[in-house]
Amino acid sequence: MTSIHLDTQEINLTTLKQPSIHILTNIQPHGVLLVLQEPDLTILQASANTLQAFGVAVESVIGRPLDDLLDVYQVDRFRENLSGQNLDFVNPTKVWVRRSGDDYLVLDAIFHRSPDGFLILELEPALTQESIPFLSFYHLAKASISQLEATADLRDFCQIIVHEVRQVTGCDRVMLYKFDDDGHGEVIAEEKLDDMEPYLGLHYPESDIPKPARKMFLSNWIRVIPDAYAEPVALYPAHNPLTQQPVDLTLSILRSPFSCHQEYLHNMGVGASLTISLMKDQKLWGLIACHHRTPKLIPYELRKACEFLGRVIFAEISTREEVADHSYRMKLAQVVTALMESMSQADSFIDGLTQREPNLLDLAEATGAAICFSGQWTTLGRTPPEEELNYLVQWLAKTVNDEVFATDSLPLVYSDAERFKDVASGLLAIPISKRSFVLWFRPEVIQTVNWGGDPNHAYELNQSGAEPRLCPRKSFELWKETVRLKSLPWKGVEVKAALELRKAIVNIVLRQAEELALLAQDLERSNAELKKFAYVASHDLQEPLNQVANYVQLLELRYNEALDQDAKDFIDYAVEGVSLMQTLIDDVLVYSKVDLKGIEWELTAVEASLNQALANLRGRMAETNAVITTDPMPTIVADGTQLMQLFQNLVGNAIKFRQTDVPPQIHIGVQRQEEAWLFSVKDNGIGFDQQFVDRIFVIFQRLHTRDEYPGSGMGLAICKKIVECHRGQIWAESELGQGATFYFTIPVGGRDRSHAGGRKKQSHLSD
Ligand code: BLA
Repeated sequence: MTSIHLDTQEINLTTLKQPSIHILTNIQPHGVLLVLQEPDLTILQASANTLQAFGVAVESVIGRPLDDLLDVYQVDRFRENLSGQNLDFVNPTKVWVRRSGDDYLVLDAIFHRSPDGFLILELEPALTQESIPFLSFYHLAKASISQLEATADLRDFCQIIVHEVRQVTGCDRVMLYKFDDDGHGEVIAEEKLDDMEPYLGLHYPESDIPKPARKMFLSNWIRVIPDAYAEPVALYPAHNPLTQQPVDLTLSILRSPFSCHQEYLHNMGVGASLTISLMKDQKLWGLIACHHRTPKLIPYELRKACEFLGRVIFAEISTREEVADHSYRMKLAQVVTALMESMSQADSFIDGLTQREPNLLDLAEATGAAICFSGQWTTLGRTPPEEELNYLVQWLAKTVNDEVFATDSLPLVYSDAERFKDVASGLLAIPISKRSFVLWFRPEVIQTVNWGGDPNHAYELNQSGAEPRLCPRKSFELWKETVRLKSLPWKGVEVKAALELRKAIVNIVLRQAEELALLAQDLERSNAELKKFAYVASHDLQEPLNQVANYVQLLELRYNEALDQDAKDFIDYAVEGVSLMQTLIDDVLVYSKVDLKGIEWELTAVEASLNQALANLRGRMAETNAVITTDPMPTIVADGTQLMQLFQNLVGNAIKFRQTDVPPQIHIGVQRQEEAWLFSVKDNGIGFDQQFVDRIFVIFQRLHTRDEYPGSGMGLAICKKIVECHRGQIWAESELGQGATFYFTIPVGGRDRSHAGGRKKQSHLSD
């Protein structure tokens, strides 16, 4: 039950905060409003004060032509001019109304067509009998425009506006009120009587000027309340007899202010107000707000003069703002172009964004930036720790659907961010893919905001009457708020620049992915070709090779007597060549068989594989008196046969490249690292010059001639392929004459782990 009650209250509050002020049926009593039907100008509705103004009761004018109320000659003139669409040429027209004898009332007649299609005539007391000549506007504007040329600062411009408007209107207080993106506003310029309390620099909550009021300013640029205490007059009849609806008073001058606003003015001590809208890009940028402590009627022409002034000066402000915006936009565009160039030149787009000048930070005046790509972080400047970043991107991945996300108060939407508010209260983020992001950070900037009254109690709900209603706060006294957990806001141009960069990154990443796919295809193709070749070699070449060997040996047997020593040597060379060819073919076959798909992952006792390898090398070990020692070996996830092959090649090499007359001493070691097993095969052999280290693992590359050390030159290439297929790494360290140590890693998690325990970790070992 309670929840239903709460619900209704919430709905009420929302509607209460958004009153439909355009269809209020009261008007301010200083003027007369008539709703007319064209073309004969029949009076459909009239404000109930016709008796005071014209001496005629309102009931008796309804259904009558306008000619019955005003001078026929004038009404005829209206009829002629109203046929044109633009009513600005008619407004205002002075009309004289005779009350009694020679007592004439001079009124300004102002026409408009309501959004629901009726002609509305509003009659206001004219202060002058003559229209103010256009030239006076011109002089007004000219004086202030020449001042403008010597002024650079936005605040100074605004100061000129309020000064000029106060000169023209004589109001006690004139302010320039600028809206923020969130709907609240700030007084950025003010001129007032000395004894009035200053409002300059004060902020006012969004609810003070609700959306419907702001919306009306888009079409009706001026709002005038000459007497905030005046009792409103009703329209008669309240509803338009043709539509049975209240007539739309959006464009009306006389419409009565909404009661809540009237109370607001009372609480502020305002007797009369004039408000002029300032528009930029079809959006309400701000207002010129004039207050007078006592009632004050500012006639139509003066209001228009103020509007004109405001507009001319404001146009200049807009232009200057745009120029400033434009030069920053150009600067950011240059940064984006430079980053794109760096990305295309660097090895990876990440290097391009972080390693050169300008870098990511320059794109958004950020104090920190981070790139998350393929689960790896690259950071610049001050950023939250990596663990926090991981959680943050998880949250972003769930929350952000757009191509860009920007907030100047991250802790408000993501409370964990409070922990790192000092570096990242502001976040600008662009997703590159589901889990890859580029992020920019700005730190918390603690600010004091001065409010005109406590914004947390901007109004209260009054339910004492028949209808619940909102009452504005009574006190507008300075209320200081300390704003925390907020950064400086991201500018629109910065957000746009980030979007531009996003496009460029996505293109590059896509292109790189395509290239990788092509490379993988090429690799697959060449692997397949190698396999085919190895197969053909082992079967088809073997035959003729055997044939050569057999026939040469037969030659030696049969013609032994006839052959001299030279011929016998030649036959020996031929037989050697054939046997080398056979080794080559075998090794190519082994090499081609090692590939990722062929790995059989299983729990393997390394000791068993190693012992098998040593058993295969038994003969050579005995020949050379080799001494082999090993650490206790673990059980790991790997392909046991390939591991055996790996040890056999490495230990075989260690024996092969021994020092003359020194028995080989070989130690096979193992160490557990965080994510991998690090194996080593250390010998006391001839070693090699470290500068050739990269060559030794390349297929068919040799450091020695075949005469010195026979072999195919494929042993280490096979080792490398085996290790890499296990997603590990292999490398060697040596010095000429000082023995060599070969290292390789096998990731602990087997196939699920990527390259682990790389070269960096190797230094721990050699330390
Ligand atoms: C209208 N409120 C306004 C206007 C201003 C302000 C400038 C437009 C002027 C006008 O319509 O005459 C507020 N005036 C200010 C502020 C300053 C100032 C901020 O001088 C700062 C110095 N107002 C409330 C609440 C409501 C509300 C709680 O405080 C409830 C809904 C309503 N304000 C409200 C309405 C209007 C308004 C409805 C339009 C009035 C109308 O045109 O009828």
